[in-house]
Amino acid sequence: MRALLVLPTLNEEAGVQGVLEDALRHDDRFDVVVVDGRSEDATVELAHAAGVHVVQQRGRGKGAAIRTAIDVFLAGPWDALAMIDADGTYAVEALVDVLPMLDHHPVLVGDRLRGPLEPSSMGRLNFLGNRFLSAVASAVHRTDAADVCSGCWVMRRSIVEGLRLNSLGFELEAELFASLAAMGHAPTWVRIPYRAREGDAKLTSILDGVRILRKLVVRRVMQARKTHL
Ligand SMILES: Nc1nc2c(ncn2[C@@H]2O[C@H](COP(=O)(O)OP(=O)(O)OP(=O)(O)O)[C@@H](O)[C@H]2O)c(=O)[nH]1
Ligand SMILES: [Mg+2]
Repeated sequence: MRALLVLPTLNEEAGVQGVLEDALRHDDRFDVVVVDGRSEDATVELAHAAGVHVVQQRGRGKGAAIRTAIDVFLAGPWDALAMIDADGTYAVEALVDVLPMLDHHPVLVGDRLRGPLEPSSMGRLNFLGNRFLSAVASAVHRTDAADVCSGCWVMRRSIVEGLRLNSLGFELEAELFASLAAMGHAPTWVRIPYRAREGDAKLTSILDGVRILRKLVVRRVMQARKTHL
C-alpha cells in the first residue's frame, strides 16, 4: 500500500524542514506533497530544497488547501491519503506506525487529547474547546469523536472518493468527520503524542471554534455537493 502524505503550509519556515526530513526517511511508504497557501517566508524554498513536490493551493485557508490536495490525490495512483500539520506538532513516526492499521480500519485519526500531550503543546482554552467540540460532534452525528479537530488523518482511497467537502478554513476536519459519519463510517481513534508547534499558530481559538461548531450542525442537516473547488 502506497500513501500520499499531504502537508498544508502557510508560513511554516520554522517547522517544515524538520517535518520533511522525518517524512523523507519513509519514502518507501509514502510520497510527500506540500500544499502551500502563498507563504511569504522561506517555506516553499525549503520544500523545494528538500526535493518534494509543492502545489500552490486554490483559494484560501486550510480547508481549501486540503481540498486541493484531495484533487491531486484522486488524479494519482495512491492507495491511501495521510495528512499532518507542517508545524512539528505531529510525529511522523506515529503516522508511520498507524499506516499498517489501514488493512483493518478504513479511516484512522490521531487522538491528541488522550495521547501524551507535551507541556505547552495545547493551551487550556484549546484543550477544553477541543473536548467540547468533540462531544458535540459525537452527539450530533451519533458517531464516536475522540478528537474531532485532530490534524492527523489517514484514509483509504475508497473513502476519499466518497467525501463531500466545501470547507475553506479550520472547520475542514469537522466536515471530514461529518461527511464520514453520513457515509456510515466511524473513524478509528489512535492515541498519538502532540508536541509544541514551531512558529506561529494560524488558528484563532474562539472564531474558528464557532465556525467548527456551525459546520458540525449544518452538516448534520445537509451534505456539501462536491469536494473539488
Ligand atoms: N496551505 C495552507 N495551509 C494552512 C493554511 N492555514 C493553516 N495552514 C496549515 O495548516 C496546518 C494547521 O494550522 P495551525 O496553525 O497549525 O493550526 P492548529 O494545528 O489548529 O493550531 P496549533 O495547535 O497552534 O498548531 C499548519 O501546517 C498550517 O501551516 C492555509 O490557509 N493554507
Ligand atoms: Mg498545528
